Amino acid sequence: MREIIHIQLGQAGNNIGNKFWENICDEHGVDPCGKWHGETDLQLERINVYFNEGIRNRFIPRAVCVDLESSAMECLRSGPFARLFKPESFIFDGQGAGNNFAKGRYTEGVELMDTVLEYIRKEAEACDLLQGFQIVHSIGGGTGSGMGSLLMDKLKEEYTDRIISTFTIVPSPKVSDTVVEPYNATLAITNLIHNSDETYNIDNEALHDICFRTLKLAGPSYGDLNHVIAAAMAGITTCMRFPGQLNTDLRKIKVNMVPFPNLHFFVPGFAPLTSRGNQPYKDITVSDIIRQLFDARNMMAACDPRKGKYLTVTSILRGKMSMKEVDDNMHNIQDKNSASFIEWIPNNIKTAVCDIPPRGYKLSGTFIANNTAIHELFNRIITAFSAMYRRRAFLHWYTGEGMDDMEFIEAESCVIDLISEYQRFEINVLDEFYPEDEDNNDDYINETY
Ligand SMILES: Nc1nc2c(ncn2[C@@H]2O[C@H](COP(=O)(O)OP(=O)(O)OP(=O)(O)O)[C@@H](O)[C@H]2O)c(=O)[nH]1
Ligand SMILES: [Mg+2]
Repeated sequence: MREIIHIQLGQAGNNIGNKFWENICDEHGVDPCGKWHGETDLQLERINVYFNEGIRNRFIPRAVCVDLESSAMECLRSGPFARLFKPESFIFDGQGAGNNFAKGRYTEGVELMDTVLEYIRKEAEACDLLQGFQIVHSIGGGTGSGMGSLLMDKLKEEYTDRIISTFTIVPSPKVSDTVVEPYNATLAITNLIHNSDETYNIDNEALHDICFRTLKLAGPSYGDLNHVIAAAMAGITTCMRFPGQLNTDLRKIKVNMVPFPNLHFFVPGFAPLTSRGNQPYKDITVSDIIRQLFDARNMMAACDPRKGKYLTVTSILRGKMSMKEVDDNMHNIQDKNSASFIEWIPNNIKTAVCDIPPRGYKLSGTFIANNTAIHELFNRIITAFSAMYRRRAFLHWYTGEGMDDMEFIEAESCVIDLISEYQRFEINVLDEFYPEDEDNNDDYINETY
């Protein structure tokens, strides 16, 4: 079995991680005590990817829950799913990283790191064939960004050839009022460029808009945002958890979705969108789902895919449906929007179908796009970063923990380079090198291809 170790870090990481486990337990028929009450063997076939099997047929998440303060962890430990996890898998200590990347990375986080790595080592040794790690964290606070970066450095060093996949919550002033978030986020993104193999950007800005505009929730809470995020996470991991053909492990996702090493920042999406406690619209069709998946309003990163180009796309459809209908609708979307797909990666849309819908839905769809428009999100962060950094505002909190200016300068230029790398692919490469007025343009293309 190809196992994944799940790591949730900091407040957002733990809140969202908990919702993820609630969802997938339900999908696999595992109750809050770890007992299986499922209906079909399909629920068990690949359950070991995420769960360890304990004594008396108990299923235990292969998870570690880490925080530099105890509050988010206390919620989990006193909640209905407390008995699902191994007590030793809760690792926490201290006062929090106080929204400071430097504390998470260089001071407070370092003290807890050995305990975390020791726990992960034990889990990894017990695996048959570990495929990699799935990290859930935010990059606006100090723990998820700073300790997350340190953890990824350590994992890359110790598990060189394993995949690191991250569900990364990107901060937005619409949801949080912490001023130093652009600093923490920029420093963390730089680390993600180097260490992560695949990052799902879950942007609080886009989620706020989804909750406010589409779901009509005035003043959405974290609970509302996390409900939508957990649905997408269950969708994204479907092919790894249930039998199927497409992108069934972390490495296959990387191979199919990442055409250039740095460009591994994905835009996730989900349809149909529903709020907590509400059932989806009953008569939704395959064509509705596919149309919604490609709609900018369903994307969980605040960027407009129509302004960018799709490098690669995976869509995962769930429920009973005809393959022909799926194929026809996919071709239709591609034909209508052919200019939005990069032309030098043929067949860059892949579709997987899983018979088992999530609970409460007849049909659902999840979208994973590698779209160049993601640079809009990085641009938003770096603009806020640069405005403060130019005046050295709040820098003393970071230098006081031992960081120096150089790390900020490097992080800024690293994110700017990433933005230009994405922008470069928005220009048609052939146009760039062989402009139309060049005489033997056609001959050259024919010769080369
Ligand atoms: N979507 C969502 N975002 C959250 C949640 N909790 C916090 N955030 C966002 O995450 C960022 C703050 O990060 P936290 O996760 O609270 O910070 P932390 O990693 O615990 O780090 P410190 O508390 O600074 O040690 C802000 O941008 C918040 O808006 C949550 O439950 N859901
Ligand atoms: Mg915290």
